[in-house]
Amino acid sequence: MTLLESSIGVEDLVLLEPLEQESLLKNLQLRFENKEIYTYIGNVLVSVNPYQQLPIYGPEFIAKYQDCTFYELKPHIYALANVAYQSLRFRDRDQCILITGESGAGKTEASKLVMSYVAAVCGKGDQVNSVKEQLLHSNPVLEAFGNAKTIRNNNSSRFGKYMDIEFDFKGSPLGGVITNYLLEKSRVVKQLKGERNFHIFYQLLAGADAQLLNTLKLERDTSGYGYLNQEVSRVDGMDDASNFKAVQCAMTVIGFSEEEILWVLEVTALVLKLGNVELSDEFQANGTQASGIRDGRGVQEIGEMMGLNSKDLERSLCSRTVKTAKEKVVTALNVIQAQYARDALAKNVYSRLFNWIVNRINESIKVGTGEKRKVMGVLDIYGFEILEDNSFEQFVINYCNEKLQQVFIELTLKEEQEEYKREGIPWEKVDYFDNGIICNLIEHNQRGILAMLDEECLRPGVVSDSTFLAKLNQLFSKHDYYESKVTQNAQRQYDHTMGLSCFRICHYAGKVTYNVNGFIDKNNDLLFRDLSQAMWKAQHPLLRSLFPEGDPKQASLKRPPTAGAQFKSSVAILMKNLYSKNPNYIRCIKPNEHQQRGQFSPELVATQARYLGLLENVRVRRAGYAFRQQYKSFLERYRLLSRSTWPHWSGGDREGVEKIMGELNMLSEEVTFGKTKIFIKSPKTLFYLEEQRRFRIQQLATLIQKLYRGWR
Ligand code: AOV
Ligand code: MG
Repeated sequence: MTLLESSIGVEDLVLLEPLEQESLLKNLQLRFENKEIYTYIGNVLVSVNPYQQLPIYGPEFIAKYQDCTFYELKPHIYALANVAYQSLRFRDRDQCILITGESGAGKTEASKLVMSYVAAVCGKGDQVNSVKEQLLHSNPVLEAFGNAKTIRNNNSSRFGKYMDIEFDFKGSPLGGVITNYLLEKSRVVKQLKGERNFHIFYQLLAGADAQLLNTLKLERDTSGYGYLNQEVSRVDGMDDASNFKAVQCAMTVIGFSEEEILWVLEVTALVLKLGNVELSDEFQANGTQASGIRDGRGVQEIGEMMGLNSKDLERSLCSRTVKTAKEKVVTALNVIQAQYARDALAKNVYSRLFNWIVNRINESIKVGTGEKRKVMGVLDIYGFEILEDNSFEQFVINYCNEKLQQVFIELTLKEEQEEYKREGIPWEKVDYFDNGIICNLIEHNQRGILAMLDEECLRPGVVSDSTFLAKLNQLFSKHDYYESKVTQNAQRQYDHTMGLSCFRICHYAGKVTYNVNGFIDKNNDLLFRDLSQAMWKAQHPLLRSLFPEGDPKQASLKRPPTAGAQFKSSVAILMKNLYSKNPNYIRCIKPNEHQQRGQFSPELVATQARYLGLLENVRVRRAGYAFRQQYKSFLERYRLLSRSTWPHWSGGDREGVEKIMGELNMLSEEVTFGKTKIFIKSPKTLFYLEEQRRFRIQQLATLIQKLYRGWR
């Protein structure tokens, strides 16, 4: 019987026979159908989204996995979390958990499972528990403000999140730091077909009691709000009202004061109200077009809530001041421009509020300086996206995924093979697709798409999305991973005069056609100074603090970096951080496009398995060695296992290690000696060594006790 013929397939794809794409898929399918969603490739965890609650989580399972070694029990995310936590504690290496996969594949759920596992097993005591509570409660708050229903996922992360959890030398959590990446703020003012705005808006309207609604001057019905009534307002199985209570409670646990919670909700309400500011055409005395606010009462109310004179607010929305060396010129905006200004303000207020919330959480979970700490980073970003209409947001999201694939390739495939070469270990090369060329196409400092976009944004004269596209078309006409074409699907475009142009990138995970419409604008991300100055004048303490550049004394002429440039540099910092840690991979797979339990679409999974490079991963793993360590540290740890090296050893490190392994009768094909490191093929050998070491320590302890008694 081959392993595949067994009832639930192999638990580690390394054991697959025969090893090919088809058998790999069959194995995943067989396991999925038996509700076995986890499978290993060595120490990499493959997870297929079950779209149903399986009875495999919670305290009982945590306890089981906590006491076992990696391969003793069925593959599980707890086993991976356990290995990461144990190596952090006992091997003194900072860890990171890298969770990748496309939108809806289960990354966010996986990150929460890892966090809850670690919280359950690390440290005890009131102080420690309060830190754990704060860390865990950051999730519902960030999800309320940063997640939304999309057509791919009812709870889709619309921001990237990296969280460092910091531990003391005993392995108890001290606190953490959250870094967030570019929120998809365009959603605040416009939602695509079948999608919703950020959860918090619906939660607030459904869950606030009458008194709170009254304080915030809101109506319960979502249909009255321009930013909420464009598409759907309900999500099956999602209880907005009770989630709102959970968010309020979570904010309190994290340490937000009552006043701060109210501020946050006030600013959220203001965003909704801004969406209802109706602008209309007006004409100035000289006949030029201008705009005005149709419903004065609405703006009055917003002004009152902001603590800002409503005339000042109206002026900032409907006109623009340009300062020259000699004078200030005020121009009236026409109604389209004024609507644009209103939406830009709403998006900015919301995304700055989001950043403020992240910073506020960080303040609560911050660890004092001076203490030596160990770190576990958990990365949960927005997954790879291919929509019908892809814009700047998808471009940025997909770039980030491209970079993560690079980390995987560099650390798992390339680095693995290069290490064997460096160490002089015989190796048969495994081919894989290296996406470095695509990363380069996007991020090259002078000739990358992001650089071209910045150049176009900063260039004086008339620039537009189409001049940007023309530049790309010229520069990359021969690039293997760049294509351009005139899009056929023009219905969605709001401005036909901008041209119907697109470019396409052949990403590692599939071809994506981007519409350049709005790229320049979104990359510039400029807010008219009139608006930031007006916000800074507002009396509302939180709102005002979100616009420091509105302070005329602070007003610098230096242009802030573009959205693309900021994103690129924050991704670069993230990469550096990840490369400095020991990676643990979770590769999430989406089994079907309909968020349905029990459905396994072989084609869809095949595509993901292919671009995730699972087969190559198995090949490299199979040919390779599960464990390696520098001779010196290996000798240090295990020298008590041999009479030659314990208690004294004066020879070289490698000779010492050879002595130990010789004495333990380790099989020759199981162990290889490289130039600077020992390589061990199977984890079982390592477990054996650890067991022997524990046994020996016990023996020594008993011996010492006996001697001590003898002396007394
Ligand atoms: P994502 O994070 O990968 O998408 P999620 O983690 O939000 O995807 O998962 C999508 C949905 O799948 C969840 O809301 C759950 O309903 C279900 N799900 C995922 N993992 C599990 C699990 N282990 N058990 C039960 N249900 C699960 V995105 O953020 O859109 O890229 O941007
Ligand atoms: Mg997510």
